[in-house]
Amino acid sequence: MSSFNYFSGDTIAALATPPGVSALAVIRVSGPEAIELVNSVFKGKNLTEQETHTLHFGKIVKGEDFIDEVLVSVFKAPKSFSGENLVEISCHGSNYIVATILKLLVSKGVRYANPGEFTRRAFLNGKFDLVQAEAIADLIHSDSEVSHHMAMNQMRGGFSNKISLLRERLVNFASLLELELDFSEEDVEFADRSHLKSLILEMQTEIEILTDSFSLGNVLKEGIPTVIAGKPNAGKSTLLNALLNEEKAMVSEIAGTTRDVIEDEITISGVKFRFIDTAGLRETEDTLEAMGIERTMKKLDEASLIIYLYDINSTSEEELNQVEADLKKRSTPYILVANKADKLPVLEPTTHNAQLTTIRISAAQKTNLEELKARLLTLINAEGFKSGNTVITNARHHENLLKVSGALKLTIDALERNLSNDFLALEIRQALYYLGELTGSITTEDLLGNIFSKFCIGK
Ligand SMILES: Nc1nc2c(ncn2[C@@H]2O[C@H](COP(=O)(O)OP(=O)(O)OP(=O)(O)O)[C@@H](O)[C@H]2O)c(=O)[nH]1
Ligand SMILES: [Mg+2]
Repeated sequence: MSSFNYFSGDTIAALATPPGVSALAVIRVSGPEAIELVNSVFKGKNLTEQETHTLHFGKIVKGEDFIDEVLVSVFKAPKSFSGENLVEISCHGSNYIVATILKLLVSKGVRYANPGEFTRRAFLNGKFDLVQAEAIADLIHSDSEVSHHMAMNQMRGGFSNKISLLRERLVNFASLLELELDFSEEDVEFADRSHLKSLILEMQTEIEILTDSFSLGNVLKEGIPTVIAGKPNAGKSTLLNALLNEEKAMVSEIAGTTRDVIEDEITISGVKFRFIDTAGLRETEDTLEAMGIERTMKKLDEASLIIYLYDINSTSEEELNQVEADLKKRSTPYILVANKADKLPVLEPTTHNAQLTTIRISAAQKTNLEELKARLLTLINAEGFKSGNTVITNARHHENLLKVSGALKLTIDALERNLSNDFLALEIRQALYYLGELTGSITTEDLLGNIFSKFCIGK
């Protein structure tokens, strides 16, 4: 992947739709010669004479051989996704047809695209910043309302705008400081130190909100790990199956049925949850069961949400208090769920129960499960994430923000210790550098290679 050269003016092509048999497939061609090269294998109108943003029906031909009937869309630089001349060929979705058209184009001088190369070109042509380019990858992979919403927000520039505003304010100060350095003989102060300090403290707070959002952002993207724990036979596997609406885990009246961790995802009101059924917690002599219990403990440590399930018919108040005391020691939100309420004389609806963290259900009869789901959503504050809060979901962004924050902290130190302007300017420049790296106003070949190589080919 070392031969990237964006300014050599080569024209690239790749399949933009998934490989395999389908009704249609789209081949993307981008670069200065895109229109001429496609035209050289196209029978129909002369594509080089067409307006931008137009669609043309015709045939792809290889000499005398007719390969496929296609629709070709023509976009002229700079008004295209990549910012270059760009042609999209919609052909029939056959691996053979796609491979033949691509080979034909290559024989005319097109090069196969590298992963993410179309998006990389778009970035280099100023179509969007780095954060927005990364959001395109997230958007393609989003599979729930919340992950879609987060990716869309980033693609539209929500996060980028925040970062640019922070950067701009710091740049103003940086330039005043640099000016002071120029006049260092004369002992003047253009940049008001107390203003600078309050600005940096403000920035620190904003950055902290963003970095704090990362763990939850990531969890929302991947599915909220929700562990179902409790004693053997409480009905944990029955609950998992009921939530998933499928017989995923084995259920039996034998205590200690589940030994390994079983998990699957469902989306509740647009939020993806990953439910994790675990081995029941008890003292045991059985080696395998003990291993299962160890895994349960590990899963509990990694959980973002804990459902503690117990049999309402055989659990004492005292035992429950102990469980709750233990759960409170963790910082993870939890809900105590009383199961097998169908065995009680009357199963009261719990909708009006004032306490959010206790609920009665019957996993076997699927009673009160909707209310349980509603409470899970409340416990993780799902609404907050649908309403436009900027949430960090990308490890690179998180890491960079921590670096910015580190540099800002050193700036504050320098201010408090009355260090010389040189020091102050140095730390501020460092913070600006990291902010610039975030949105891509400062880039290195390594950084770009790292980001775009993770994209798929055709993107
Ligand atoms: N009456 C009633 N029985 C239930 C309910 N939920 C589960 N059971 C029964 O309780 C027994 C144990 O259920 P499981 O789902 O296997 O329990 P578990 O918590 O996964 O047990 P382990 O895997 O051994 O830790 C089975 O016989 C279930 O049919 C319920 O809501 N009501
Ligand atoms: Mg089980």
